[in-house]
Parts: sequence; structure tokens; C-alpha cells
Amino acid sequence: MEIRAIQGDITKQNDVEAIVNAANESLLGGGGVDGVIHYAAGPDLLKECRTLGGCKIGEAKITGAYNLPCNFIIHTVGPRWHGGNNKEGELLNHCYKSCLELAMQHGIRTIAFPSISTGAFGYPIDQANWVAVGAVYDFVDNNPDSFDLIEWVCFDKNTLKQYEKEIALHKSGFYEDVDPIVKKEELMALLSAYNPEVHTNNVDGFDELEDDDYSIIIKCDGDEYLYVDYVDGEFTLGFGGWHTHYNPYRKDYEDCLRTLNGILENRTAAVKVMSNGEWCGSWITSADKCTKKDLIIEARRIMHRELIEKTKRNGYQIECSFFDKSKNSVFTIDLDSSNE
Ligand code: AR6
Repeated sequence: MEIRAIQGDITKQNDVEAIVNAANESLLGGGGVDGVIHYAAGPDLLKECRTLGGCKIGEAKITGAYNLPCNFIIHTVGPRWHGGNNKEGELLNHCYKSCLELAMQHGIRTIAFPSISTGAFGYPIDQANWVAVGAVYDFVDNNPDSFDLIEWVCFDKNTLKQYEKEIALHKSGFYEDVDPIVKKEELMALLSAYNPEVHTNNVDGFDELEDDDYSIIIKCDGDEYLYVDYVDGEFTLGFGGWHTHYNPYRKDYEDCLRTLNGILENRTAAVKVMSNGEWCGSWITSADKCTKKDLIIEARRIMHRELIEKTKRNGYQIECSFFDKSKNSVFTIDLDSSNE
């Protein structure tokens, strides 16, 4: 079973049994890939399409392929892009699902898709790619051994790159789900030497947490603490005024662990910029980049312009927090409090 993206003209594909057409609700032809398919298949395709009674957005209908080298054409109607809050993702996902279901019913094992909706219908390619590739992988997960080849035939290089990127992410396991309960045990084992406090909805004051949610906190000196939690369906790692979120996918979770280990082993420090007692920005950096010169360069790269102007007017402190294993605490280097 292969899932891939190639560059080419979908009407010239001779290694698939079916190609998909990105049509409109009338199914009576149009521009873009629809026009090219009708032209290459010949007028008998339009005759058959006239008998189909159109097609709704997200659904699919099948015809013969006439003069094309494949056996079938599956016509689907993608959503028009209206900004992204009008069920575009759901509908695009449904297009792929409908096409694959229909193909399976006809015993089709090799199929080529165009980049549905990303031409005349205006769906941004960097949004359509993950919806499309995700829909195909979901379908294949639910219907193993149903296809030998599913491919996107992309007309241009950029479209090809976008599908290739998403397919590579799926192949690398990026979207494999991790089980937050199993990961809780793993995190607890990693942090057990540092007196972690664990909050769940069984703990007073944390009733708002969902059943599987948890927050593992290691108190350090002062206000600073290191924490990792699983709340609202994502992991969050926080330290020294900095925090970031990670999706519960394998690749993302591994990034989270890598950063957490970097903090525990003092290879990674959290940086916080304060001006007049007000927080202006936080990030993490490698321990050997905690020099005044490097931090000022980073601050200018990362911080919002307005905040940089403010720090210029009011002076600022850049604090670097390191996790200190021996003391189970944070120490802070106050680097600068002058107008630079
Ligand atoms: N082979 C592969 N891909 C192609 C080809 C080809 N020969 N020709 C164009 N593309 P679009 P949509 C790519 O506009 O956004 C029609 O008028 C193109 O570069 O064909 O779903 C229908 O009748 C783009 O990446 O489809 C509908 O009214 C992708 O195919 C409307 O357009 C899709 O672009 C559907 O719009």
C-alpha cells in the first residue's frame, strides 16, 4: 500500500484505475482540472454526467473514463473557501472519504486525486494539505488492505511540496496519538527524584480538571516552578515564566520530553524579560547562549516591536532560569537593568 504525491497531469496517469475530478455541483464541466478531464475524456463523459443529477459538496459520483487511460472517474465537489469557519475542513475531509468509499465499493485499488478545492475554490494549500492527507490516512487506518496506491497528482511544484510534507509527517509517526495516561507514568518516573506534586480532579481546588487531566508540578525557590500537564487535550510544559503547548502526537510529545530533559539537565534555560516589574517576553534557549550579547540579539528577534520600544524607554531585566538539580530550585542570572 503506497500513499504518495507526484507532479504531473492527472489525465495522463496510466497506473491508476480511477482518477478524481474536482467538479462543481452541476457535474457538467467547468475550468481547471474539471475542464481538462472533460476535454481529455471526450464528449461522452458529459453525456453520462447529465444523467447523474449533480452532486452535493463533500459527496462523490462515479462515471466511466472514456478516452482516458484509467477505468473510472470519481467526481467530487470540494468546498469553496470562505475564511475557514464555514465547515470547509469538514467538507473537504468528506470529499476524500466519499471518493474512497465509492472507489472501494467498485473494487478500485489504485486512485489519483487532484488537489481538491485549492484552485478556483480558493482553499489555501497549507490548510488543504493536512485535511486531505489526514482524511486519507484515517480512511486507510479504518479500512486496512483496501487500496494499493493512493496518490495526489499535483500540477505545480508548490502544491506537490505541501502534500509531500504532510505525507512525510504521517510516515514519521508525527500524528500517532500518545496515551496521556501512559505518559503520566512516564513523566512521573522521570520527575520522581524532584518531589513532584500531582494535581488531578481528585485534589481539592482542581475540580475543574477533566477525568484524565493532570498537572505535575515541581516547586522551586521563589515563584518559579517547573510543570508539565495534560489539560484541554494537550500537553503544556512550563518553566521560569515560559510555557508552550504540545499536541498529543508522538512527535510533539517527544519534543516536549526533549525540552523537559534539557531543562532538567541544565542544557536549556528559560529566559524572561521584565520591564518595570511587567512581563515583556519569555522563551527558552540553550544554556551556552545565556550571555548578555546573545540574549539581547534573541530578545530583538523574538519580542514584539512595541515591547522592545517599551524596554528601551523603561529599562529592563533579562532573567535566565536554570533548573538546579542539587537544590531542586531555580537560580536566576539578572543580566541587565540598564537602558541598552
Ligand atoms: N492535473 C492535475 N492537477 C491539475 C490539472 C491537471 N491537469 N489542472 C489543474 N490542476 P481547480 P477547485 C490543479 O480549480 O479549486 C472548476 O471550474 C490546479 O492547479 O481545478 O476544486 C470546477 O468546475 C489546482 O491545484 O479545482 C469547479 O467549479 C487543483 O487542480 C471549480 O473549478 C484544483 O484546482 C473547482 O475548484
